[in-house]
Amino acid sequence: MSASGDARRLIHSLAALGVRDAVLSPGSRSGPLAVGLLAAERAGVLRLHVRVDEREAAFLALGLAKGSHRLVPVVTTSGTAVANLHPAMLEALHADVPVLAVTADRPARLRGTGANQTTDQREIFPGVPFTDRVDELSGRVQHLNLELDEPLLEPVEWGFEPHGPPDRTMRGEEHGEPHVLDIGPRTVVVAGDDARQPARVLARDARWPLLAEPSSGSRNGEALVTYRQLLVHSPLASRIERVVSLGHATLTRPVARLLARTDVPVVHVGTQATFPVPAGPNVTFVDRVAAGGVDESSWLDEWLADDALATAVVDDLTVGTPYDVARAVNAAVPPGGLLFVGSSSPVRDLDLVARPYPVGGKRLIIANRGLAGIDGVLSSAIGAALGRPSSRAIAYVGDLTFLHGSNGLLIGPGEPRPDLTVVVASDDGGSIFTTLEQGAPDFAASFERVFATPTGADIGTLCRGYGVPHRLVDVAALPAALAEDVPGIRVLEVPVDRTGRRELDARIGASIRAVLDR
Ligand SMILES: Cc1ncc(C[n+]2csc(CCOP(=O)(O)OP(=O)(O)O)c2C)c(N)n1
Repeated sequence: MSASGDARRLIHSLAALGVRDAVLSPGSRSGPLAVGLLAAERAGVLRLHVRVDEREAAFLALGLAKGSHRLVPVVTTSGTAVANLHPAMLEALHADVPVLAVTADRPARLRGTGANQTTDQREIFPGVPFTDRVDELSGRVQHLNLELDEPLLEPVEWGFEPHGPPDRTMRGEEHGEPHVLDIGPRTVVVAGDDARQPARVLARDARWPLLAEPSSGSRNGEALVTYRQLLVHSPLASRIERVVSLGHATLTRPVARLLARTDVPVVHVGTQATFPVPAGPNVTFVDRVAAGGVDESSWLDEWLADDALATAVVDDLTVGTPYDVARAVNAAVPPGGLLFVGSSSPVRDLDLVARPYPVGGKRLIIANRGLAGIDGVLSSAIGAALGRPSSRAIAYVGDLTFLHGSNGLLIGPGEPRPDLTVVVASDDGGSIFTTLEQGAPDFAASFERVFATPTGADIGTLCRGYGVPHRLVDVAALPAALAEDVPGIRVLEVPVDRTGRRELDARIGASIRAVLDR
């Protein structure tokens, strides 16, 4: 088949798989795909997003897929362009997000020769299912390498019609009988990344404490605010007799330690791929869970009481600190709103202070927790905001995360742009490390150069270069700034101080322990 025929067949297959957005980076070998995608957009089949930088293009596709729950292809030319997709493909693999890398290749006969822009692109993303056949598309994360021979461009009758009938979204129906959990053992429910509502529903039905990460999709209703502090400092933690986990929990060490316990049964909805520690014989993997009754004891009430005490301590000690940024962001997400949270301190700060939202508000709080990279976060957030109609969309990132992915702001004038406010907690470096081993006084001499890595970069000037509005905002003015309705992408840079965070966290822990001492 001709290259244009291959392109035509591929785009028809994509439409049949429910694709509504496609991302493209420019190139010659991928020319027939580019022309075909533009024709598909003009015919109303899909929306096309063009990005020069393939790494950002792939993260844009990832965000679009996370926001829309649909398969999103990202299309590149051959050579190094392909390798630039790797970070986002790994994130898609580990978070099970349906991104399809479509890489144009030279014909096989040129492989192993010195032909221009030619390398072995097959299975270049280990672990990501690979195919070179359009009829083997799965609708899930996958790499399709297409050998395209000359002539690359010919006049084509594309035959596209708006929105072909079959439609597939990210997750199918849940099948099979649930694993019914008896009421009896004192149980806690852990909701890791993308656990979604089943975690909250289980906790609600059984009246069990819900320990929900911000990006779990379950941090609403009666979810605990300070669960990670309670796991360390509340006497309740030692009385846990069973753990049920849903989603992919990676955010905090107390939860990792809880899931690593071998002295209590652990039930995980999923597989080892979403369970953060090697599973021992006490871990059962299941497809679904349901509560076998209601825990009528005071177990949940005791956790809620401790959470209220600990939350008051946190509120008291964190006013006037970087946690104010997280609080303002948390409060600024309206019903129907979207929040994309960056790795590092933003998601952990949010985790410590974020109040659960009322149930039914249809907020989407997401993050790249598959591999928790600081790369591609702006593009992912832009993609999510484009992929999901939202009453307001916010991204919340650290300054290094912003700078790492700033090319996500490299968007051509005619391209779709979301309304998105990017909040940068700007402390010139990685504050997260102050709270980890390397932040201890013993390592102070090496800390700034090899861990914190301040750059001194001027985020405002960078934004101007990209043509993106930027404003320096004091944290006290952040709530009002976030409430503004501004079209397009804008950046609110909030200067914060990263010194003293280690001591602050220690003070919070000690104060909570003192309050809960009984
Ligand atoms: C691609 C990638 N490189 C390196 C890391 C390791 N890392 C984790 S957090 C972090 C610093 C992030 O700094 P910033 O975005 O400013 O956030 P802050 O820690 O100040 O909250 C780094 C380098 C990573 N997670 N991903």
